[in-house]
Amino acid sequence: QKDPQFIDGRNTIVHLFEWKWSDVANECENFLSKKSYAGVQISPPSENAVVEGRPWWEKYQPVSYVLNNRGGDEEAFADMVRRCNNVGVRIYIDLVVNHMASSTSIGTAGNTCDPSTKTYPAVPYTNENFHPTCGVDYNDAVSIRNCELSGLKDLNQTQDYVRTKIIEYMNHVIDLGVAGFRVDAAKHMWPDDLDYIFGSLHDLNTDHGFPSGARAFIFQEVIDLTDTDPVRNTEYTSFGKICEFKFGKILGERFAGKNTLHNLNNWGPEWGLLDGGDTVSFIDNHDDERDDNAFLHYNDPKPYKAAIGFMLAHSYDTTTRILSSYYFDSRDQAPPGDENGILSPEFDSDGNCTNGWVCQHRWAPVYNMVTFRSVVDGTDLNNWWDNGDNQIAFSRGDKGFFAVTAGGDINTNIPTSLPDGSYCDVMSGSYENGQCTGKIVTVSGGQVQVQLTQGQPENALAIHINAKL
Ligand code: LAG
Ligand code: CA
Repeated sequence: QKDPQFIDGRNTIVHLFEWKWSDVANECENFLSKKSYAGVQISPPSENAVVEGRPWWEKYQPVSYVLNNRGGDEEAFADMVRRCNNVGVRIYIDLVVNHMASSTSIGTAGNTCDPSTKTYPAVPYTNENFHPTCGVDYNDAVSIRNCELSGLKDLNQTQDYVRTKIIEYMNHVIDLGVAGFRVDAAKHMWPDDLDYIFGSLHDLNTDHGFPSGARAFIFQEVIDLTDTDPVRNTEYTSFGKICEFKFGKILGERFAGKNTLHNLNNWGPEWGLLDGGDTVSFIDNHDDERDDNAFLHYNDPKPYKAAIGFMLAHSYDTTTRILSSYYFDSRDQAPPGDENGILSPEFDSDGNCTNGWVCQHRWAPVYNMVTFRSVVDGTDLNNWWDNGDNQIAFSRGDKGFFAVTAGGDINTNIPTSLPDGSYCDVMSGSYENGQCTGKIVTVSGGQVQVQLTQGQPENALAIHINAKL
């Protein structure tokens, strides 16, 4: 269950955080399928507690597994999955099954629950299906699994009944055509329970274009940054991938200029990362952009774009994920919209989002580097170059070249295996109608003429064989 089930020639999952299902469907058709994107991670789709002020995190408080919340109802969900699969874009849901709501309210589908007695009649779950209340002690693996994350009512997935309810929910969305699951709070559930649940799922739906026997893709939230954590991410890799938090944490610090880049020449497992094939990698996610400044975010765009560029250019064999945010001033701020619902993104003449949506996935350097990753797929990383400090460059076989500075100008010739000629830099612009909208870069005598100066809008430069003049 480590195969993301991408169609050929595509890569990268974009997390359309808090987007409505109807907007996701439009984005699959109008943009993602035209830009090499392989899939979308959507916000949790199951009924959640209505929380005053409608913070984004109400979706992490399930009331039932009815598909109806501020993202849309079951009909909109099914329509999204069908339309995205039709254009070769896979849908992964955010699966919240570690716990149930602790906020007392009516759910988004109109069902009631009583967290104080742990009763959720629309599933139904009763008090017996939960672990006894206790607070998580992060030094203790048993407590991490069996106590209450943020005071949320902790389901006991060791029970057959609870397993059956979770499997029914997952099979329901598999039958509707989803390709897999981002597993929320996987660290807080027992690996054996998850192994059993994921092993019991239906194969993916062949009516949606999946090959017969295809299994749901599983990628799990297991934050393991310290090497002394009582829960290790390797406990979860026999039945799915894990989200490799070290990836964005280490790169965030370095691309922000707090540390050198030159020793990234052996980026990968030697840095403590798991094997690429066991990981989903990202520069930031929806929690880190709010809670952890060690990661780069949309509000520091230059190094952020350079780090995303590095992730997409590099040969570490991982599944890459891009976060697509909305602007916020405070952590709990609701997505754009009001009590009538979430506001749809609209687009300006350059294709950038308006209405409060950041839409990193529509930034030209980001989507151009997603294409870069498909173009160089299968090539090795070679011709590593660095200045001994915070400037680096490398080629991907005879198909691509990437250079970046996290401090100071680069103005030099760097060897490459790309054929001589003129190329469009796809960080500063695009290759459109046979022309470059950004910088033109020359390769001559096996050397790239690299000019990256601090006054320019990008800290990185990238060229590839499909954007050659
Ligand atoms: C996750 N990954 O494992 C999500 O990525 C993360 O966003 C979720 O927390 C968390 N697990 C639980 O699913 C989010 C917010 C929390 C929020 C929680 C439940 O980051 O802030 O907690 O969802 O809605 C909120 C309040 C807490 C309160 C809790 C229970 O912020 O103060 O204790 O609700 O009422
Ligand atoms: Ca738990």
